Amino acid sequence: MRIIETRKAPNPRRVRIFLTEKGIEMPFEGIDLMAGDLKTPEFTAINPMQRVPVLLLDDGTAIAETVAICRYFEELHPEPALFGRGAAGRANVEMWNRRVEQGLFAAVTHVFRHLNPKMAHLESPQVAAWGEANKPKVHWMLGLLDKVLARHHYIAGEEYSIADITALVAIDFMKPAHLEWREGHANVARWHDEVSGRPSAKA
Ligand SMILES: N[C@@H](CCC(=O)N[C@@H](CS)C(=O)NCC(=O)O)C(=O)O
Repeated sequence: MRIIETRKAPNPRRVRIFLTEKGIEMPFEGIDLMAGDLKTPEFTAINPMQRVPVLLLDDGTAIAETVAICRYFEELHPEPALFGRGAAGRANVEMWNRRVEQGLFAAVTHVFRHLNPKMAHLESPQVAAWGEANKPKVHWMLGLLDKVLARHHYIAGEEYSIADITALVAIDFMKPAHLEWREGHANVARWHDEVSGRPSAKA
């Protein structure tokens, strides 16, 4: 069993943080997405979406999509629970993880990929106006998270979850996207300082 990843890319980091929180050690195989390694016939046979991360099981099964990989490990190692507890708790974590993934992570990704000339060969067509259009979406979502974190310790309530991992990686991805976030978001800053201090954040 191994995970194919690109070290600097944000989605593989979500999986590494998740595994570190669970105390699971896994071998990683690095491939270079900037050099076109994901477009080869060999990698495309593993993941037709040409994206990392991918978990390769010993029987050859390939599991792509960050949340699918995390769910696989949650099933095998339920503690600490990172997808919530009980029907309502799991639904709540799912709700917040999807909100953060679609509302923040995706918007930051669009800013980065559509405005950075180095990403032109991966993001085609690169539409600068779409990158710009996503900047207010990022700030709207940060405003919402700031209100949530005024009332709760973590994004999905009082327990650390995959929603915190997705939000941490999305917010850290704002740096290479040249987006500022701290000003006016004191509760997000309190939360970010805390989750960044967990050993898993270095994964
Ligand atoms: N929905 C996928 C997205 C994975 C993804 O976009 N990965 C990026 C790295 S963070 C990638 O492989 N990019 C390669 C490319 O754009 O060609 C997931 O959740 O894992």
